[in-house]
Amino acid sequence: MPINSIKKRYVLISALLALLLSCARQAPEVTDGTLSLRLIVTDASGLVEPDSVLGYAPVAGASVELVSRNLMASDGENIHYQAKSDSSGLVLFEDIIGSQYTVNVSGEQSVLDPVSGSWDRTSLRGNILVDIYQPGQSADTVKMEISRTSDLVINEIYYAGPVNKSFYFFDQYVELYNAGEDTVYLDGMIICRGRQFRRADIDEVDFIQAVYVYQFPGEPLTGREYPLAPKEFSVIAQDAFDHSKYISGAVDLSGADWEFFNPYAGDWDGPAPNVVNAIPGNGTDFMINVVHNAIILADGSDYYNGEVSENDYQYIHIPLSTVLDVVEYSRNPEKQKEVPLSVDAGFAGVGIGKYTGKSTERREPGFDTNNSSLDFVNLNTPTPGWQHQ
Ligand SMILES: [Ca+2]
Ligand SMILES: [Ca+2]
Ligand SMILES: [Ca+2]
Repeated sequence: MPINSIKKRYVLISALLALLLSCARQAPEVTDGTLSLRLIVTDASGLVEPDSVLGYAPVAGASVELVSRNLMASDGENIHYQAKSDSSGLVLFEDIIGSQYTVNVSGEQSVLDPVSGSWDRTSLRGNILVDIYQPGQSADTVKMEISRTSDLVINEIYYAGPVNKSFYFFDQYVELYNAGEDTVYLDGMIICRGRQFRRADIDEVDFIQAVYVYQFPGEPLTGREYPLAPKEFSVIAQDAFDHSKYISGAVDLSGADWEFFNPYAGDWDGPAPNVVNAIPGNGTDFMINVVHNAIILADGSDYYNGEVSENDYQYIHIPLSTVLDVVEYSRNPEKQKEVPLSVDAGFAGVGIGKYTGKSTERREPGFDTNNSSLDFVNLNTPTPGWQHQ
């Protein structure tokens, strides 16, 4: 992605985030606590020179926010606090409430373009989890890397299934949105269901584990056959038909742009073009968990066999360098993360029960800070192909 496109997105996100945070500050009576946290923000990308006196590479002027994993303010938002790092990369949060927090840090650094010789700005991002329960001052360090924010995002996931007593959830869908200024091409991209498992080394490895890989037709990275114009949505249905004909209240997906299709599963194949299962050992349609799971969107240029389960199930590794967007959803906000914090530091869909007909969608089209707790809101009615008001 061109640097100035990264910058545009960063400015948009900053503006939206500022708006969001200014709203949340209207409930100070709920957010006053007695604990404190001292953070050091350092660079791990190599863009910032280490300081010989400090002994690390400080990132100055970074926006740092703490987002509680489980505490809500009276306005329904997760309790959060915001500050900026000083010239030594230091941030001190005081008077905060005891909780487990995700720390989301974003900032910019100047980069010299070796071709044009001009200076440009690039986005850095870092995320950690901290437990703040002990009296006195907690301390931690956040290492920042170059941000992988993509113009193409997972905008909505409808997974809970309609209100029904027959365990019907075949109207699930994933909605993509092109938040950028340029057309993107879906050719060869993959949509994956994350493995429901937390690796001990989840934040150190360079891949995400998946159980399904479904792929758009065309050549990854270079194909130009399946465009998605700026500000357009694309809906990928588990099966693209009108599910309300079978279950009252289920979603009409007869207008979906695509459908997941598994030739090894005796899957229904309607007129919508197919996003096809790429793993011969997988005999199921793109069915995702009705309360908690992760959905991974990647460019499709690389994926490979990972470990094999006790039942001989072949898990797949998706390299982080190919990942465009990840959204993890969970009814329970205190659940352990199954994807690295660097790709999604929170959870969408908190509070959504199975078979409730509810959906979870970004609060604004494409709004993405890599923390789904902040980025997503719950909807009573799914919105396939459009944004809730
Ligand atoms: Ca299907
Ligand atoms: Ca089809
Ligand atoms: Ca939608």
